[in-house]
Amino acid sequence: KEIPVWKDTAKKANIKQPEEGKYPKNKALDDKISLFRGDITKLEVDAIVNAANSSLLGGGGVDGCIHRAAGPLLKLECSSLGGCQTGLAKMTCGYLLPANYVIHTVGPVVQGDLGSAQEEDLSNCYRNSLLAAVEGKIRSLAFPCISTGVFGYPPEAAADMALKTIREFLEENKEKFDRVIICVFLEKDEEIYLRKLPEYFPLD
Ligand code: AR6
Repeated sequence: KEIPVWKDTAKKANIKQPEEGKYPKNKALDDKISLFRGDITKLEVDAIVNAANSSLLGGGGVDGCIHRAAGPLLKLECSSLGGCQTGLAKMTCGYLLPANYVIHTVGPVVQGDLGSAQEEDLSNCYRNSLLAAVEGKIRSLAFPCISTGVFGYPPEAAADMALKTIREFLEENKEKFDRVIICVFLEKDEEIYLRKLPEYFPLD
């Protein structure tokens, strides 16, 4: 099923443009970004992003869901990759998923105060996943809320970093993507993104 673009979701949810956005209106980006709440493993896109750990051998959360839905060949391919450092991204096939590919990235762990190294790592997760997608000629890509579950990154700050990095990347590479989908799972994250999206992707 078609996932609506952000501006249509905003209209339906009666979201008003705040006085001061962080970025100017860019009409060319209006049909490039979507907010979707639900299970990322159900999305029929070129690639979904996995919030993995550095072993790339699976785990709980969205990683566990993706491995269960993709089947055992995903773990087999992942086990040949030699792990992945925080902030980097590696691509595999999607196997039994409706998505053709999975881009595995490893977010930072946050315990106590959020530091600038962790902010940079999270931004790198989004940026390097987008770069891997461009390299793989991926035209539709869905992101989960990286690091905000088991890894403990504060969800408001994570949303700001995700949106800033996606906006800045799309501005430079808009012709390379048909759609970037932010896939939230929790109601709290949906509320955060509905509130913050207009700051980065202004409405009319
Ligand atoms: N679809 C979309 N989002 C989901 C799904 C799903 N099916 N399931 C959970 N989420 P987390 P992290 C959301 O903990 O914080 C694993 O064990 C979830 O609600 O999955 O980066 C890995 O192996 C949250 O908003 O990832 C690592 O060891 C978001 O996905 C570690 O957890 C991320 O939560 C990574 O921790």
